Amino acid sequence: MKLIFAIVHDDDALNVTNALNKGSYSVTKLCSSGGFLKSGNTTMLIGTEDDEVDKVLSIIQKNSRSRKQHMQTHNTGALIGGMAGGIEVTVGGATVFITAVDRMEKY
Ligand code: 2BA
Repeated sequence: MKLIFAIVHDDDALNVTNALNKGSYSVTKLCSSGGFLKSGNTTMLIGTEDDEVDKVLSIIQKNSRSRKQHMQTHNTGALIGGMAGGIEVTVGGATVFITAVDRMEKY
């Protein structure tokens, strides 16, 4: 069994959870925020059998997309990263970690 941690852009979170539920996958959503942009994202925990992992990843991939996001800096007078007062970063639709699970119990 595997536990998938998927950090999903907030704008894609609803589509990803709906698609996972449609595929009968259980999802736990945690409100989270990125350490760099300090803006909200959604961390999803999905416990699933090994042979289902690729299907889950495919659903996440199909329902999330990367986008450019502007990060305001306080150093408004200087040119940082080529833009005055801020930088533009590409934020992924989803960052996914897959870990092995020794055992799972439900009571
Ligand atoms: P944030 O930490 O807010 O990062 C947002 C985006 O800013 C990142 O997009 C990346 O393009 C850029 N970025 C992050 N740290 C940077 C740095 N030190 N210098 C320059 N640019 C930086 P993604 O890589 O797609 O990450 C989206 C979100 O996924 C992250 O939000 C974070 O919450 C999570 N994440 C990504 N990689 C992670 C990792 N290795 N471990 C834990 N969480 C991760």
